[in-house]
Amino acid sequence: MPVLDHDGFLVQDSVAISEYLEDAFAKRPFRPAGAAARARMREWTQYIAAEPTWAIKVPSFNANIRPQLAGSLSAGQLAAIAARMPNKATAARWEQAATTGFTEAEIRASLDRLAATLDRMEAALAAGPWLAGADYSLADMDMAPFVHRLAGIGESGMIAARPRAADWYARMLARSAFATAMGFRPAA
Ligand SMILES: N[C@@H](CCC(=O)N[C@@H](CS)C(=O)NCC(=O)O)C(=O)O
Repeated sequence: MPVLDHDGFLVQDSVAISEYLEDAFAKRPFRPAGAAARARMREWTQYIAAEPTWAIKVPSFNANIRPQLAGSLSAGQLAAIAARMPNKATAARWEQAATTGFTEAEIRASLDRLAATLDRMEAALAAGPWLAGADYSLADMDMAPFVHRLAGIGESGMIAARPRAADWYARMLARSAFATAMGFRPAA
């Protein structure tokens, strides 16, 4: 999991990190001022941590981690690494990525869950232009890497099939901070 080290002060988990960064550094708020919009934002950040964060792992590991790991570690090396992982489901996923790989059914089930996430975005963005409403917020920042990863693993069609989500993603790609964070040139 991500850990922020700010001059020796450690913060773990992306939601806590992004709120800390906003409190410590942001020149403008990324949590909406109104109670209703702020509640919407929190619904999103909690949902993102609980659902797409996990759903992305099988297709993402299949596309990105498995090609690097497959056949590169002995069974003993792999067992030693897995034994150091406190979360057993996480350890099992790494072992699967390095050995048998993931089944089509497992990948399909994860992509179906991510389709439901995109459907949820599509519904929320009817009252947009951002996920929590009028203001760009931590909800959009939290969601963006998962949509971007879907595009990166050849699933752009899932995004394109949902016009409001596709428009939201195009607006994310045009943000210079997102481009800097993800290491690409912002869309014109
Ligand atoms: N709830 C955590 C999830 C962290 C997470 O999913 N990290 C990604 C990479 S940044 C990952 O794949 N971690 C390794 C794993 O799940 O095995 C957070 O967002 O802070």
